[in-house]
Amino acid sequence: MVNIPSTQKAVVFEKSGGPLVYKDIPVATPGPEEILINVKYSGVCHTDLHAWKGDWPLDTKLPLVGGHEGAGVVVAKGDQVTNFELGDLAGIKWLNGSCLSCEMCNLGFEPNCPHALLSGYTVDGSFQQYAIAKAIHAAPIPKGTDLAKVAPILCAGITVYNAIKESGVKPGQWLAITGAGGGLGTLCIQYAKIMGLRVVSVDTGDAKAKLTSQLGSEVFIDFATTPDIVSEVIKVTDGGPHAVINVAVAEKPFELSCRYVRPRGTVVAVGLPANAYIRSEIFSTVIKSITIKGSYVGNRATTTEALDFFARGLVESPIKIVGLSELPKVYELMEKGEIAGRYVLDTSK
Ligand code: 8ID
Ligand code: ZN
Repeated sequence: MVNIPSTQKAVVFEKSGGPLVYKDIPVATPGPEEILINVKYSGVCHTDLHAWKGDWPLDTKLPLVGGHEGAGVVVAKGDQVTNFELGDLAGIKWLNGSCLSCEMCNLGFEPNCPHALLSGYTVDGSFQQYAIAKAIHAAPIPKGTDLAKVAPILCAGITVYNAIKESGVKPGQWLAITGAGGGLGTLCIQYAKIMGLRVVSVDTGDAKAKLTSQLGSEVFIDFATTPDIVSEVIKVTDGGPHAVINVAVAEKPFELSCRYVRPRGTVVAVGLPANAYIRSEIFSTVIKSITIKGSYVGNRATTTEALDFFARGLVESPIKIVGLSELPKVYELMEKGEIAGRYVLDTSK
């Protein structure tokens, strides 16, 4: 038997943009189809910052415990749960649950389920020591996995891996990544390399230039100092990248990517800047016959695949670890665009 305490540490906010309070809250009891995960580490995704600020056109639960990259150990389970045993490693991911009976779920498009439950958004997430997940959607993490390093895979890794597949880009072709130096971007570079792609990174600053190149990106274009980003991307890719994954949290790079993408190429929207639009001039959209599409996390199959690449040692997780109580500082750095890679919170501190 595992000893489960009645209270635990968590970071909670009562209203959008309000104080982020590190405090004791009750430990929840899992329902029949749920597991209780003792979260050891949680990645901090930019989505958590959007959730706290409340800048998206979708309300959060309030008060809210954020977080959706939680890696830990199963310590309790409901009586209907057959896919996890106590002691197994499991992950809290963005898609906490879906109905599994609607058209989208039946087709494997679980994130598009109209009844989806979102960790750290519509249900409490992983910025606490004990979090609840629907067992069928919780990520199975192979035994022996480093829980701090695997945490970012649970949202960032799954999302970028899925987005690359959605782009239809083929081995040997060029992929441009905007926001390449951040949490999603740094993993995107690596999944792209594994899939045989050539990568050009768009972001800013020396730290991100260095990190993206260490991870296998061939060219770095600094958006803050490059006078003509469109011409530069077209030049270094000899005609434009075959696909672009936009994970930047700004509107402008989406528009630029529609201009520099190669004819017949695909622009994928992944980053979610608030109140933003993708502008693409119609004449060249048609003449170049480009595709513009969105990509939203991944389903259970892509989750397993993305985790498998990590478990085989093919993806390096570029993390810095700080205590759970330091979440407000992480948000400050993230807001300023000063994080190269990903911050992961240790829930014991
Ligand atoms: O399923 C999805 N679609 C999904 C899943 C997970 C996250 C979407 N997201 C969204 C988040 O909500 C957020 O809007 O992806 C976005 C990126 O998340 P992140 O990687 O966790 O954020 P980050 O670590 O802060 O990195 C963002 C990078 O963008 C760069 C920044 O310098 C930073 O490195 N950037 C910015 I801000 N403006 C840029 C610009 N104009 C830019 N890079 C290039 N050009
Ligand atoms: Zn996320």
